[in-house]
Amino acid sequence: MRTQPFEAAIFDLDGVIVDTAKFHYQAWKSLAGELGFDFSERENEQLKGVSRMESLDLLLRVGGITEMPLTRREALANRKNEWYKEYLATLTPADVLPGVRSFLAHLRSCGIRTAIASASKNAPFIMDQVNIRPLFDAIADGNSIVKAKPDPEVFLQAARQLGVAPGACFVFEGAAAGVEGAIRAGMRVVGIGDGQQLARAHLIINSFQQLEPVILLSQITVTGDSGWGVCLNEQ
Ligand code: B16
Repeated sequence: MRTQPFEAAIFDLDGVIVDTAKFHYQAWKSLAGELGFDFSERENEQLKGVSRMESLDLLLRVGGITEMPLTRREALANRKNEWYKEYLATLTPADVLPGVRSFLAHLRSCGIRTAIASASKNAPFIMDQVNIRPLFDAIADGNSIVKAKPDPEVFLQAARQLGVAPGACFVFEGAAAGVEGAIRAGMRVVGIGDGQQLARAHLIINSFQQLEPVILLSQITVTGDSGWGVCLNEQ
C-alpha cells in the first residue's frame, strides 16, 4: 500500500463553501413558474455543477420545451441570473458553511495549497460577499473555462495555476458532475453531502465539521499501482 503525496486541495464553491445551491434552485423554480410548469428539488439535482446554459436546457426539458431560439434562451438565462444575483447580494461572511474556514486554515498551516474550481461566472462576487479570497491561492471559474463540469477542465486549470500535478490534488465536491470531472482530471475526490448523488467519490462526508483535516486525510490511502483504489485505512 502506498500513499500519494498530497500538495493541494481544490474546492467546489456552490454548496461546499457557501450554500448558494438553494438560491440557484429558487431562481430556476421562479423561471419555471413563469414558463408555466413546476420544478422539484429532485429535478434540480441534475443542474448542480453544470453551466448556466446547460442548466437552462435541462430545465426546459423538464417543462417539455425542446425548441427555443438561442436569443430567447439567453434572455431567460439572464433573467434567472438577475434573480440569483439578488439572492447573492444578501450573503455575508456568516454564510460560509460550518467548519469550512477552520478546515482551510488548517490545510494552509500544513503547507497545502488551496484553489476554487467552480463552474460559476458569479464565483468572484460570491467570494467577495463572504470574504474568503484570502483563503485561496488560485481561482478557476466559469469566466476562465470553456467546458463545464463534468469536463475536467476547471480542475486541471486550478492545478495548473497552483503549479501542482493533478495526482497530488484532492478535490472537495458537492455535485455529481463535479465528482465526475475531478475523477476525469485524475484527482482524488471527497464528496460533501448526499452519498447517493455522490456515489462515485472516493470518500463521502456530511460536512467539514464531521472530521478534522488530519484525521480525514490520514483515512485516505491509495492502493495499487494503477488507478485510484482509494480506501479507508484499517487503523
Ligand atoms: P452561474 P459550482 C455551479 O457552481 C453551480 O453548481 C451550478 O448550479 C451553476 O449552474 C453553475 O455554477 C453556473 O453558475 O450561473 O453563477 O455562472 O458548483 O461549480 O461552484
